[in-house]
Amino acid sequence: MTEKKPYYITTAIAYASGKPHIGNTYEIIMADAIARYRRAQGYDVRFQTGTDEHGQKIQEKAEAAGLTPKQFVDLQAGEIKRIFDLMNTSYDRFIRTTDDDHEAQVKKIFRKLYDQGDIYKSEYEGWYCTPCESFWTESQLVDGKCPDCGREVHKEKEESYFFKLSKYQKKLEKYIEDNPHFIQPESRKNEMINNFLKPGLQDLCVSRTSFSWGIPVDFDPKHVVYVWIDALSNYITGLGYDVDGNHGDLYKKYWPADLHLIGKDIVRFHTIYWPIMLLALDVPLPKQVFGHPWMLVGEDKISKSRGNAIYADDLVHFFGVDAIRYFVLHEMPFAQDGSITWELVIERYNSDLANIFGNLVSRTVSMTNKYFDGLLSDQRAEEPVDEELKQLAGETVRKVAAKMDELKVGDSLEAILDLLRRCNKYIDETTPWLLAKEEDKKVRLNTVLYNLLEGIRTATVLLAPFMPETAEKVYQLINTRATTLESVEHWGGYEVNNKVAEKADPLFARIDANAKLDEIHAYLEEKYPTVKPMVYKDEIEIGDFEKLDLRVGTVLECQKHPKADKLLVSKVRCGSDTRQIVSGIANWYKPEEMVGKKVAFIANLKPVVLRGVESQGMILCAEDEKGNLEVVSLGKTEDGATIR
Ligand code: ME8
Repeated sequence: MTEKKPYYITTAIAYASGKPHIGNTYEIIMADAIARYRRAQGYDVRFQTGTDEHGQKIQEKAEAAGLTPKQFVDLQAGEIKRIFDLMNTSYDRFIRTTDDDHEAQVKKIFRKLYDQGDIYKSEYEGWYCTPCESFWTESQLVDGKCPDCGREVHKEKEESYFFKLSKYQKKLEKYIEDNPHFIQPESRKNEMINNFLKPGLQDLCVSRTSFSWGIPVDFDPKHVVYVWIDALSNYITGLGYDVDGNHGDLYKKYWPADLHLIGKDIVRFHTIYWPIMLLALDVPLPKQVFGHPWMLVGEDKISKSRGNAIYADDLVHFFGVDAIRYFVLHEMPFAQDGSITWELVIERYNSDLANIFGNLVSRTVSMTNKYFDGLLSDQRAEEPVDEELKQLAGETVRKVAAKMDELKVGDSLEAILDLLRRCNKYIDETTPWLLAKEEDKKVRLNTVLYNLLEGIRTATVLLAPFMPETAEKVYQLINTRATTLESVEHWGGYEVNNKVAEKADPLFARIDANAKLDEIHAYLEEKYPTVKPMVYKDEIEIGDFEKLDLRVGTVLECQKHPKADKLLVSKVRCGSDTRQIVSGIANWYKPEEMVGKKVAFIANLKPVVLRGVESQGMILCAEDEKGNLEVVSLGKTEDGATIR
């Protein structure tokens, strides 16, 4: 038997700073789909993901939570892993940058780079962005803010170690030139060349002394290793790379990586810093880095502080794991940002999963039961219309392979969907319910149902890497054991003499959008009670306030307004003066409840006539978000007193 070809795929390691949102989770789902597809193609796949656990931001968050950094990252890593597991991702190692084997190698990597003169000690003064843990020069700032995230920066001076990136620039440029597919998509590659390589690389600051939650530089322990050197190394330490050359078997088998799958914001770290680190260590470079686009909520960046974050576990609660895997993989374009909203998920669920896929499977299984007791024979009566379906099935298998090679996962899914659509059209064209009425069309009917089952099988085998649980369910429903990619290369692999399931519960029951949205909103409101940011009116001067003559008065009489249900008319005594005030409070107060109340009112408001009754002032009320009113009432202050 020939050895299986190794294939090593990694995701970015997620910051262990909070719960990952659906954008972060998208990445592991995409990596999982690729890993599963490669496995199906016969590769010996290694798939690594994990958490990035050091750095100032995490130290600060831990302090704010009253925990040690380690306690804090243990909790976060647990939550991240829970979500990755919930999404049924088949990673082989979940690496944590606090793992002992990782930390030991990072220390050694730093020392080696120092010993060979690639890292030197100096002093640094610059603009520091805490969230990004990056130093910037004055000229790199955009409008005085961090060029990466747009947040505030502050001046910081530090003794630091620096990495001479420029020493390896030429070698890196040559690698990028010789390997045109190294950086994907193309637009990201051009960005790296034009924005970073062409202007010339600056030496990179690679240690910090301003905080302690990191891997210490072992020969100068007041420094901790720059979080990116620490984080990027995970791709080799996770395989048992050893600086001294005593590499583990996994490293020998799987390095260099076939694919680093990461988001568009961290392409620079992966295509400039990381390859240069590897060049300096004399380690082969990864074959490809793909900077995928971002998932937006509607058209906005996902942001916890804005409160628009959507989480995978909530989505799964309403739609199940595979529907969400399908949605994010189908919806994310290759190079442009994708979009998710609850409404879009429902639409896609109904249109693709319920109407096209689920419906096709349940119709086909139930017709097979109805007309043949669930069991087809191998008798055939082919007609020309069958040919088109068969051809499309073959084309789809090839198209998915080509698209997956280009990492165009959404296009692969669309191709499979086209095959499912074609199957539905085939039902309309062949009208099995009419064939069933004629005894001499039995063989034709048998053929039609066979072709449908084979079309479903082909599509399902192709879908399995994207929707593994659903694929298993369909295999059960149509009762097939022919589930390899090889088995769909040629038409006809579906086994007759396999009785289909007697009852086909819908794979994806149609959703009533409005009812579901109500349910979702109620659920989210309870789970994440919203704390709305306070929005105030424009600032005023004290003089603006002093123009108001606010007074205390007692309500002597109160009546309903003769012509308006919502209004009450009160006689308010204010010292020696008594005036009439109309207020829109009838929904909240009966006239008799107002009598005797000490109220606050505006005494110098220009009188107005409200539906025929003059109002000489305004009683102050508090109004909540829902529009409920409460009269501002006072205790012992005398009538006529001023309020200021
Ligand atoms: O960047 N849509 O971690 P992270 C799609 N620890 N992907 C998104 C996204 C969105 N809306 N938002 C973020 C880090 N991502 C570092 C990586 S690797 C050695 C160190 C992606 O938790 C983001 O681009 O901030 C990154 O690839 C991944 O989620 C983890 O982001």
